[in-house]
Amino acid sequence: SFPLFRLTRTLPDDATAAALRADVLHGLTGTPKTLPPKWFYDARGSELFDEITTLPEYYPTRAEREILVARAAEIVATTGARTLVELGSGSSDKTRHLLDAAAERSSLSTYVPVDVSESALRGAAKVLLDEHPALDIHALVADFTRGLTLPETPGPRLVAFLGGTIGNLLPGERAEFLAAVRALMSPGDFFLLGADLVKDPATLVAAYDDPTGVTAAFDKNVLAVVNRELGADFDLDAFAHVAVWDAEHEWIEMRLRSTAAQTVKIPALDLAVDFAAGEELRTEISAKFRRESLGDELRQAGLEPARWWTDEGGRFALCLSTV
Ligand code: AVJ
Repeated sequence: SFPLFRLTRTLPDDATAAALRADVLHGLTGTPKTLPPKWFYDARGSELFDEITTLPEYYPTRAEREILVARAAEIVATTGARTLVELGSGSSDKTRHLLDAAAERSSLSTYVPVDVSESALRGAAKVLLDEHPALDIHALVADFTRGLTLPETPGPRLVAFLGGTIGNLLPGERAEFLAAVRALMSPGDFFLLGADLVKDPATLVAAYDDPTGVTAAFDKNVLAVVNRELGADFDLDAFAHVAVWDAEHEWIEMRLRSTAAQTVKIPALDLAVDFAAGEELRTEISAKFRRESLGDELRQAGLEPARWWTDEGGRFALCLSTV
């Protein structure tokens, strides 16, 4: 069959602008002030994140890749999946290992990458079709956290959510997300989840506050996004990047600390935001997991953890669940 590339846009064009306005208004008028991490990823933020994945201190990408390379064939064989759905697919670089492994077994005929970035989807599809000319790709421009309807494709499906991005969700959001994933699945389908694991705080903090300042630039970039999109006047030099380990919740918090008392104006929202000296704006949580409690969360969502693989160092895990 000729390679089929379809792209379906389920995000209305102005969805992003409206969502950013709502998130900034809600987040910067709350206590403590927060911004959702999804806004990191404009072109500059995506570049900085790609650079982060190459930093010696930032182990998650390498650790997950080690597991995927070692286990992709086993994962594809165990699931017999004929459709791979990837939530938050980005450049699909992680998925390539699964698609390469599946190609040998030719069980996988359809790939459904889901991302908010149409350009990332089109770029990834071009590369993948070169390597897998017979693969049917049905790309979805969608925000998977806001409900998702998948196209009809051959079952069983393997739904993958990799990279540890599950850690960006607060516990309540995680429960909702996992329930939404369960709702996408039918008996015989599988869910593959990448999760960073609890470890010594020094290693964790270093991964989110590298000495070369790439993560600091990534963190501050969200202020540049708000400046550009909403006409705000954040002074990026008047905020300092902070990464802390919250031992109670077992998550890393990235924050931007106001180095002085200052007022930031956001004309598009007709808003002026006061920061006290030392006040911290939380820009991301990155939760770290334990096998037992993550298993409980999956089961509460109606998913049944079946397989668990880690890298040699036990730093990161892939968990395969059935329904
Ligand atoms: C892409 C969300 C998995 O939480 O580790 C990297 C983003 N933040 N460095 C993570 C991130 C700071 C990353 N995720």
